[in-house]
Amino acid sequence: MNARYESAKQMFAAYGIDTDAAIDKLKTIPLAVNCWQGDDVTGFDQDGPLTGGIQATGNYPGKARTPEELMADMEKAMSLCPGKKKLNIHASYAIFAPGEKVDRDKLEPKHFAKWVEFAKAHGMGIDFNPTFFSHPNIKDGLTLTSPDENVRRFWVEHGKACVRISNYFAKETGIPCVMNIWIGDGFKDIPADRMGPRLRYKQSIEEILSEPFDPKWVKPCVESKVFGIGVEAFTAGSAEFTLSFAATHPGCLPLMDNGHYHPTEVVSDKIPALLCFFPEIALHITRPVRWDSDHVVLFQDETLEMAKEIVRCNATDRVYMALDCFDASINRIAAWTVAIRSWQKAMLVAMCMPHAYLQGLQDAGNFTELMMRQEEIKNLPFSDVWRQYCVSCGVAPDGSWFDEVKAYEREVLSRR
Ligand code: RNT
Ligand code: ZN
Repeated sequence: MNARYESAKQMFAAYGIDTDAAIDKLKTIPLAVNCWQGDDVTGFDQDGPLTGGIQATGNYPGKARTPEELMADMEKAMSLCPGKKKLNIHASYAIFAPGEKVDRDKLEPKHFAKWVEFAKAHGMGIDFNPTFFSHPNIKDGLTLTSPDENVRRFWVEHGKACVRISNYFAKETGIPCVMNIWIGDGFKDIPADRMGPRLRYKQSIEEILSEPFDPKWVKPCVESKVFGIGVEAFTAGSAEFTLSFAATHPGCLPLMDNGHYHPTEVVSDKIPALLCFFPEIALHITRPVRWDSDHVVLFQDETLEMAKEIVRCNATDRVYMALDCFDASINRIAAWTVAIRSWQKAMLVAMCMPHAYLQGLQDAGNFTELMMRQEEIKNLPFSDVWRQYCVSCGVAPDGSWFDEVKAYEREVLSRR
């Protein structure tokens, strides 16, 4: 028996919080881990630059170059983190047999069989993303919004292939597959037509989603964005566009990436707003620093506030949570580990807060007491519950996990 945890448990119990139950519950809530943190969003189907207005900066040694390396690295990072994981992959991570190669419009489930094997070995579901970037068939920066019908068709066919692959993932793993559509289409400078590209985008997504799927098993999403590098003036998939699309297309979810808004906007406030209308929503959890910089998620105010909203809206089964940070300037295994652990920590803290009690103070108009209680609650011994959670998941409760990362760097990464 752990004396610190036992004493912490009593302190939480005084607020009516059952920390054992919180720990048990958190173990069932999946977090999708993005494979693209491991190789700076390179993928296996091309060796050109990363395009689409996103960038991974840095050149830390030891990046994964093959499916085997990427899987081994992910395995390492996940083994250092508590909680239930899901795999999140992009279509550009297709694994071809030697000598085989098909373009993105011709992708088939078999090109992802190795990922299914990997997911099954770890009891994970799989989330999926068509890859509308880093490809020669992007014309003038446009894919699904292209006025060139041949280009647009190619990308629609890619999207449809991805619906079929998502079906396959859900069927194979027995876990629903969240399929996220994000395009970087936009313009660097003031456009002459804003509606045309958006109407083409609307039509393209509708065509993609005309591919048959069961909405219980495949969850298509549309992800918005405010701007990208090189497309500063106009983004076709803006917040209003994607939200309106999801709202008017049953079975399609809005996906909010907290790096994709104006810097004073917060996704924590948007979560309850959307949950009033959508049965389910999806998130890309990242850390914007002045722009969509995809920094490693840390345990900080807005991270916690997002977790709190998911928990106090009683929506842990209505919000699909995925990481979307990628940092090429530091050890990539550590980057993953910090991100996963930070989100897990935020969720655990959120689950150990007396939400009903605080809500009662708000509804009674006791704002003075609400403020002071919210401040006092910050002193509850969350770290003891975190330790207990980690130990019960069989992972290090403290920074000792970094020794394993250093050993892995020495023995594996530095030899690449
Ligand atoms: C880009 C979007 C998108 C990508 C991934 C790789 O700004 O956030 O989700 O990060 O699809
Ligand atoms: Zn994203």
